[in-house]
Amino acid sequence: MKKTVDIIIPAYNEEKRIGVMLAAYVKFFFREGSDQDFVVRFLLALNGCTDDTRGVVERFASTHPKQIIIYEWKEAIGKGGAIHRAFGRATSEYVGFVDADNSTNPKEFFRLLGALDDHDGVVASRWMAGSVVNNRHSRLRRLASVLFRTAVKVIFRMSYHDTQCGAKVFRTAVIKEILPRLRVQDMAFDVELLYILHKLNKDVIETPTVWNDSQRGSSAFPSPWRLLRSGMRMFTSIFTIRFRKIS
Ligand SMILES: Nc1nc2c(ncn2[C@@H]2O[C@H](COP(=O)(O)OP(=O)(O)O)[C@@H](O)[C@H]2O)c(=O)[nH]1
Ligand SMILES: [Mg+2]
Repeated sequence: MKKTVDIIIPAYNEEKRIGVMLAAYVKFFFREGSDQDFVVRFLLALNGCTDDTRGVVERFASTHPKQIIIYEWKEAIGKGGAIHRAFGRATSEYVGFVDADNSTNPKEFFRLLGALDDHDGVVASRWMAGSVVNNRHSRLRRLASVLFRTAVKVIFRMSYHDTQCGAKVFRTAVIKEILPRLRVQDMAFDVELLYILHKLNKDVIETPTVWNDSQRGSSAFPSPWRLLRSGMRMFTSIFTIRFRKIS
């Protein structure tokens, strides 16, 4: 039987990147026969965009109205907040998410789906044997990433090599079960998600991926100053997650 999957695409001011990404995903999932194993829908989760992201995604939704659904929230709810709200809208058997900048190409996301078997979830990893990272970020971004990864390893003691990769997929029933407990809206939301699943003994595996760091800078971390601020917020979040009681 085919698995049904809702793939959330969070997007904040992505008019320059999301068109290329969506074109690639639509071609792969709707035209090249990859829908033989999976029935896929895309849930676009926009919030606070001040550019024409909405106009770009509407062009795709108009040709695939049943398979591309647009949600837009005005509030500054962050990537995590947008994904939480879209989790609430998911109706397929599985729900995942992927970044709007094509850092995970459709073939790689398809590989992630292929690893699901009977697991509760699969997360893509950039830091395992077999992982490949192309067009690497600036040294500063990489340093921030190493520091964050080390802190998460020490504080949470989970088996994951990479909690932050933007490509993940889970059994929807499991997500709905934990959804009321998800609070973190900033970029540390992945850590909270994985930690709660881990504490509840859910079966979430990690698999190596091919990843392309965006050549154009991230909209979320455009300057060293913003990177520092986001980094501080993420560190505060991980301490809150670790020391909060999970019931
Ligand atoms: N809805 C929403 N999406 C966001 C927000 N911040 C970042 N994103 C999305 O999250 C994904 C990852 O962000 P990106 O800028 O590529 O981060 P990077 O890969 O770490 O540089 C992209 O699809 C962004 O559009 C936000 O505040 N709201
Ligand atoms: Mg990116």
